[in-house]
Amino acid sequence: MHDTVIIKAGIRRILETRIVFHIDFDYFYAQCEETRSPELRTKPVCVCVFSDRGGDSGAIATANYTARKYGVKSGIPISFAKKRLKDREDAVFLPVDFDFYSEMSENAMSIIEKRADTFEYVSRDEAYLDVSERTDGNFEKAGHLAQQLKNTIRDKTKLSCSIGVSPNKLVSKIASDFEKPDGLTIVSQDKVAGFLEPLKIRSIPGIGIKTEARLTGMGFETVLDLKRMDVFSLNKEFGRKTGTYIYNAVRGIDQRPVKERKASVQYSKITTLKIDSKDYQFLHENITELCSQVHDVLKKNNQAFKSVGIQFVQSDMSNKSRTRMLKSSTSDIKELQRTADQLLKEALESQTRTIRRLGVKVSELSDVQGQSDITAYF
Ligand code: DGT
Ligand code: CA
Ligand code: CA
Repeated sequence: MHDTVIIKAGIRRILETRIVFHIDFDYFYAQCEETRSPELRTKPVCVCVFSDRGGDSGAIATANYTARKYGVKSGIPISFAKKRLKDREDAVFLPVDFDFYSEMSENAMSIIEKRADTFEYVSRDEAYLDVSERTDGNFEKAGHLAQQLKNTIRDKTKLSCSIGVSPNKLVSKIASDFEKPDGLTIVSQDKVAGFLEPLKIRSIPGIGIKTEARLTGMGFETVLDLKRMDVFSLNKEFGRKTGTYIYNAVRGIDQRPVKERKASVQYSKITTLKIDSKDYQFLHENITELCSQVHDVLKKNNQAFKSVGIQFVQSDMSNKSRTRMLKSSTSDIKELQRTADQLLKEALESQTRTIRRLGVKVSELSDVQGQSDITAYF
């Protein structure tokens, strides 16, 4: 009897309004840098992935909003960014410090996690929260909760974030981007259509440059324009999967649940090779060195791994990766090197492009101490 009541409440929640937050930290890597050097806040700040080739070779990971005013953004070469900022003598170019950003992220996420019915980690600077239960499906309460959350995060970590609040993940994701930085955009069910319709087609996640160009060619510019297209024409143009997705997305329909997911812990090292190559011996030497660097981190943290992966960034900048799960956890460097080496050999069998950057990753981590304690009982 009791069960039925609970199940009914659950179904009612699905049929009625859910309330979902999407939280995205503003200019994340650059903002992390500002928190440890507050004097950066007034300057243009660019966080750079310098390649090992020296000089200004490499790309911008992200930039603060002052630098963005000069056209600096993620992905552009560092040399372009320097040109665009040539009139700003105070511009700062910093190398990425992933360990520090991960630490900042962990602190922020631990605050966020506690304030959700269900918490879904997406990436270092992004998460979804289902807060339907604790807000009784009430958007006014949800707005207060979101504002409190922003305040707490700022007090404890000095970071600003943008939050989108709506009945589903899709609309919340669009809403969190709407008033960036330091934004809070609340879109209750009755406001969904009015919120989405004036937006440019590109605002819909999943509609990239190519799809946008095709739709613009067909005379569609805004979400409202796209709503004129029926599902059959969309399916005919884009295939059933994408067509149906677009049809639902422009109507703000998204049934995906927020799924409980914690930050996945992993360690990785990646390097830019001295030359682009697909020569086994050369790559083998590099991967062996990367393994020993990853192993140093494991040793420092006294952890064992159960999954090993390798990653290629190819000469055309496309990515390739392979991962293998081991039978049991280990902290053995030989096993790490052997597995990475096997993955490398397998990957090279079908390799056509040369490789520019090479990486090694371990995940499914556990405490070495805990591990031996548990096995001692068997
Ligand atoms: P925003 O627009 O205020 O959310 O700015 P970000 O920088 O937080 O941008 P977002 O959320 O797309 O990305 C989060 C972090 O991911 C960002 O701080 C740096 C990193 N990232 C983004 N795009 C790139 C990229 O093209 N290359 C590299 N290496 N890192 C990137
Ligand atoms: Ca962000
Ligand atoms: Ca993000």
